[in-house]
Amino acid sequence: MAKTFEFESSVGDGGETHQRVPKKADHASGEMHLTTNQGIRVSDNQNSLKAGERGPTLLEDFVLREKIFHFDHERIPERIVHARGSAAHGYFENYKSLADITKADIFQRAGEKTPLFTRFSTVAGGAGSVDTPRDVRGFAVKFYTKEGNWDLVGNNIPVFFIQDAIKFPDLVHAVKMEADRAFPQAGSAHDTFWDWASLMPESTHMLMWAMSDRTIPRSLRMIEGFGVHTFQMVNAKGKVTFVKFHWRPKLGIQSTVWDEALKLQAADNDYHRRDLWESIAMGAFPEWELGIQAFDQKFADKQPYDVLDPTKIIPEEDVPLRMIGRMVLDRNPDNFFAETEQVAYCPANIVPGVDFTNDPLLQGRLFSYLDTQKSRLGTANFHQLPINAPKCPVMNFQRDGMMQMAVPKGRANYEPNSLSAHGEEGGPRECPMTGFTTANAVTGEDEQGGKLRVRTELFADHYSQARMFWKSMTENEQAHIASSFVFELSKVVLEQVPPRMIANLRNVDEDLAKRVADGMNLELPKKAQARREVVDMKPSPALSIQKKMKKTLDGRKVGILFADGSDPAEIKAVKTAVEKAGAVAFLIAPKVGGAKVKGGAILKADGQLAGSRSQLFDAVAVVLSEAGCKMLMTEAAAVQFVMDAFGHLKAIGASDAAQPLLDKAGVVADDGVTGLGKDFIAAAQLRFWAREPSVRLLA
Ligand code: HDE
Repeated sequence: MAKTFEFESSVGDGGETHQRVPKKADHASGEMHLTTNQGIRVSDNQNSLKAGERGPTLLEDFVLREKIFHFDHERIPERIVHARGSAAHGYFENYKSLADITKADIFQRAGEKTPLFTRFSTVAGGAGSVDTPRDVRGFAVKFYTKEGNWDLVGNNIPVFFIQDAIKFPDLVHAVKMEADRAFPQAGSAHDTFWDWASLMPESTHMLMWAMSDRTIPRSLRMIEGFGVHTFQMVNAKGKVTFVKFHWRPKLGIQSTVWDEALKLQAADNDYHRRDLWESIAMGAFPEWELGIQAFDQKFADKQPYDVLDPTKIIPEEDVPLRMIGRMVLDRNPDNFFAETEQVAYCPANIVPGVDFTNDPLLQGRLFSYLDTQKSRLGTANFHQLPINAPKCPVMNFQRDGMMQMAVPKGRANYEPNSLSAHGEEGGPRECPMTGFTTANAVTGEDEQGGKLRVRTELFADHYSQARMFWKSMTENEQAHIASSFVFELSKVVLEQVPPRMIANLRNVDEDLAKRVADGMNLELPKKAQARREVVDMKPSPALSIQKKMKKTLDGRKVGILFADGSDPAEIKAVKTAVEKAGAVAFLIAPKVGGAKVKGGAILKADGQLAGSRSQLFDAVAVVLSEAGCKMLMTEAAAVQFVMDAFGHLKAIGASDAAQPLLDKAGVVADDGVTGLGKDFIAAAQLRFWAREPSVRLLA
């Protein structure tokens, strides 16, 4: 046979011909053999079956057809919302018995660990969209408890845009890419979103959060999580307590600044996904504490808001968090598709001891998720996929359906039955004592009233908590919120929309409304009519990110820029100090292969300058010789590196010889601009908010 080209076989036989030459030992050697999905060994994974060397491919080539068939169907519909996600395995460790509040098994014993799988997501963008748009983050946890799966499907913001599930499709249609043009991807700064939002005053509180730095997090490891709705917990005696769930990151909450988030979209599309993966891979396991706010009906009745309203929070100052356990994410998925993509969360997955409330948004969600899973995963048996399967026995009379994996034995597929009297397996039976009972049935509360399409009156207060949020921010955070409104509304072409939004904002705070109007060069519009009088609630400092940011380098990343002639001892000293403080030190040079440092040795870099922008780091050190600095002053990437670090309010530590580069980048000395010693390590733990007015015109 003529030799037409050479190839490398997947089993590495390096054959001289283009035909796979079988090795003698193939069948006996115990090597890993390639097979079809039917288990038939494949002899040649490089050539399809043809009639003659240059002839047509044959229909009988089942190896080819099966391989291409499977490939053609590799994608499943992405989630309609929260399509872009990253996940990890881990465990929940219960601190001590919570039996006073709940009978849920997971909370009964101190130190008990329950396996879990947590998926973080953005909301609006598709599965391939960037990680750092301004967007809410999903925070969904599947606890594989001994009593079945409990899914706490929350967000990184404690309130939501709407009060009733019937508005959800409108919200999602409005925020996602526009129907005719299919852009913008993954961002709310466009006509249809603000058209809708400005007509929905109930979204105002959530908009305040969405325009704050909460929606541009530094890392998924540094976001808070919230169950959003009020849930109930039920103890063994049937006593019901209302609860709100909170996740608090051990590394502290930390955000980026908007310009940084925008530039991150170019610097690394997968910034959050990579950060989560790399931290877990290196053993720096992200951790959160789970806290609850527990309260009763008496407390609920006294508040100026309805605890069933998902556009409201309960200030922590009124009901402090009780920390009940911690979540550690300690294992990356083995396979993104099988786990992260196929995981199916559902707020209706609940265990005895936890229960829903009548929050009308939650009630709608209880329907939606099961429905979406069938459409996405194609079968009612999606619960049998390994990532979704409970780790406790599952026994019932449900049968068949597409992709049935279980092989139930016997005739018992109905109940009641008396098959056991005949010596046959009768199957499982209901369990009134330990089975799930709805809290209402336990407390004897009855629903009352006719069937009405209404909302209770307190739901009509759309502004009091939005105002409380505004008043709880630092000045710099307020400036960020006002500026985000300006940024987003400036992208809106529909002329009627920005004034309508600003008219709503006048109910939140006159100064905010004025700053947004000024930022857009618009007249202040007439104030929108509020349905209920706005109540002045006490500010809640716990809502501010800046007030509670942790001064730490733990879990952070510091970029160290060097070049030919840099002093290796200086580089080493900074790197060691950074690592000692708990951060990752990342060496950057013009060439990744390294630079010839003082003394003539080559020091390898972790990243090349053009591909390692300063957005990727929490602080930067610039260790240069005079010659190295002179060279880098002609490299825009180096100037930009320093300029962005300064503009993003980060610490910059520099060797004396690097000063001309700092000057060229417009760096002006302040507390965040230091030498390379201890002062740099201290500064690197902070962001320099006070610097911002000198680098950016904020609204
Ligand atoms: Fe979701 N939501 N949602 N949602 N949601 C989905 O389920 C829905 C809401 C949240 O990582 C979908 O499996 C309705 C609030 C997260 O896989 C879908 C309503 C909160 C995730 C769905 C809401 C969330 C979803 C799409 C209004 C915070 C991603 C794919 C009644 C408390 C979970 C899927 C993951 C996903 C419906 C509102 C959080 C369509 C109808 C409020 C974190 O079923």
